[in-house]
Amino acid sequence: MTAMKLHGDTLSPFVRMCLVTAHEVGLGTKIQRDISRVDPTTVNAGLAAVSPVGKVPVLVTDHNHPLYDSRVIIEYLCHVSGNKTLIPDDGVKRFRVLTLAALGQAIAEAGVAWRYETAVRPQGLQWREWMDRQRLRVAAEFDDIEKNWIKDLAEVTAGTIAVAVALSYIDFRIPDWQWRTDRPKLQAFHDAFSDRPSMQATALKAA
Ligand SMILES: N[C@@H](CCC(=O)N[C@@H](CS)C(=O)NCC(=O)O)C(=O)O
Repeated sequence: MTAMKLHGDTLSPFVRMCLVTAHEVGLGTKIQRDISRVDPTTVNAGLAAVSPVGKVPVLVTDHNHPLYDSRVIIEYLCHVSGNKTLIPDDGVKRFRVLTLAALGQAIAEAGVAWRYETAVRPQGLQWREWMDRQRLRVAAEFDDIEKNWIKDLAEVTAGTIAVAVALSYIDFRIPDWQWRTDRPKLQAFHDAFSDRPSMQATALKAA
């Protein structure tokens, strides 16, 4: 039996969501890593060998099954560790948590797409209207969390992990988005959550 292997670096918020989950369920030290470079215009041969999608994260299980995407990996880590709190079984709680996780994922998606548009797409080909739309989208997402999700943010779940990691990604890559302005509750959540050992163990470092 080989160990589980996670493809992807923590600079990907989706990879980091999986790693934070692994730490929270006690599997943080059980996962090998492949952090070879992935970018949207080049085929990464190692990644292509385990996933036709060619995106990170991919988790190759100890039975040699490749799992993707991050949502599936997170559910798998909860399943194999027997954790019932990050994604609760109870129907009402479960779908609330999964929806909050989708909100965190959507912030991360917009952030990564923006990053590709501004840092990878050649100058002159950038699409201003599309970028404006991404900014409006994330602003609505931040406002919604500030208004409607604060109680949910008090618990450690797949939802709060996704939101905390997505906000850290924005801080790291797109600080101009200034999500803290007029959102004190979101800021307090992020400050407290960032102190968790799972977040500290996966903290982003400037190159
Ligand atoms: N929905 C996917 C998104 C994964 C994703 O977009 N990964 C990016 C890195 S953050 C990637 O691998 N990009 C490479 C590419 O677009 O070719 C998930 O949750 O895992």
